[in-house]
Amino acid sequence: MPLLRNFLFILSIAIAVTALQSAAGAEVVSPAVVCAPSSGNINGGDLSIFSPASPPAHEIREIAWLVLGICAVIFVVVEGVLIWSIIRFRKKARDAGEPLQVFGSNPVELAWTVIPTIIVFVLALATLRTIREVELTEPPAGSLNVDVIGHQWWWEYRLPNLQGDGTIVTANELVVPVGRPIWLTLHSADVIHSFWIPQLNGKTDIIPNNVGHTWFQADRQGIFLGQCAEYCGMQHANMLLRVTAVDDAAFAAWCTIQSSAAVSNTTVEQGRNMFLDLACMNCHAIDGTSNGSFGPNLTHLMSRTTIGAGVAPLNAETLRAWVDNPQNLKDGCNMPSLELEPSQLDAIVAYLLTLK
Ligand code: HEC
Ligand SMILES: [Cu+2]
Repeated sequence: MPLLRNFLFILSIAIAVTALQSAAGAEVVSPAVVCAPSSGNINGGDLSIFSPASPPAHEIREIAWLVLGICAVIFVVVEGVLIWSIIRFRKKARDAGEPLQVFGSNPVELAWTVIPTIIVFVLALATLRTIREVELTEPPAGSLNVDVIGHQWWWEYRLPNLQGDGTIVTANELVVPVGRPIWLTLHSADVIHSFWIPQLNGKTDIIPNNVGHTWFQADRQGIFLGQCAEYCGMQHANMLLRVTAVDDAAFAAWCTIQSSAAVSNTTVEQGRNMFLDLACMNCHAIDGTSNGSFGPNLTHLMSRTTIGAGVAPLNAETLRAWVDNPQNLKDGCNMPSLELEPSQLDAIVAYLLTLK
């Protein structure tokens, strides 16, 4: 029977491809992983929901396994009966005419109504329970409140400083203390984005003119990567999220750096003046220098490890290439090339490199 053979052949290829994909899925190489500094630091470059590190992500893994398990059983039973019937009841040489026709069977009809109803009911209840755990309506006790603003195509974070009398403003890379709930308030500066760090939280859309919430609580130290999960335009794929969970002392140290005044260094005064003379200051804030808010805050630029929301590692070369023409690194992004002279470029980059 060539038809059956072809069908089984295609089915087995499909199963093999799916199995290979899911095996490879555990180590998907995203640009952010490639860009991670290779200095042997803890790099949790894992975008799989099957290695959770936070309560909502644990819940999501559990329900994923439950749904996958139930579907696997249904698949095996249905396909098993199908294949068994194809083989057992295939037409034999001695068969003549139509086979015996059977009409109606109360037990069979009852079974295929009641069993699916029970399955759907179980899945619905489990899903409701998960949604309640994942989508809290109020901040958990003792949480750290962080405002997240999605921009085309980078992330802005605002959180209170340690003294509680000021705000830390940073971009793309967030540092959080391990074991403390993080309550995120989500805003969009333009279009719909979606905040998703598979190991930490449930995918949460960010709707313009609407305030959303999500939360996580890292249960171990590490770097947790995520992606904007709602297509938001040209550079949607290069809008990476990077959360580093550290112990309390390291978090306090990070906060101290982020809330300190910008480093002032007279040897790069020329670069600073150029930053003010050229259009840079209209789009970027540097504490004590400028307060543009269209682009990322650059006050502590060099405390970050990547540039352009994870498009490249941050170092002197990539910074120079970026300021020269961001479009070469991130085509279509919202920073234009200002077509600087090499001497201007040198001065501005020298200045930016001091912003630790
Ligand atoms: C029209 C507004 C605009 C102007 C003018 C502008 N920038 Fe930007 N800049 C942006 C935006 C938007 C981004 C974020 C791009 C992205 O990641 O998609 C950015 C990103 C950057 C970054 C990377 C920050 C990070 O953490 O990833 C640096 C550095 C930077 N700009 C420096 C400069 C300098 C220096 C100038 C002046 C020569 C300048 N910018 C002029 C809008 C602007
Ligand atoms: Cu986005």
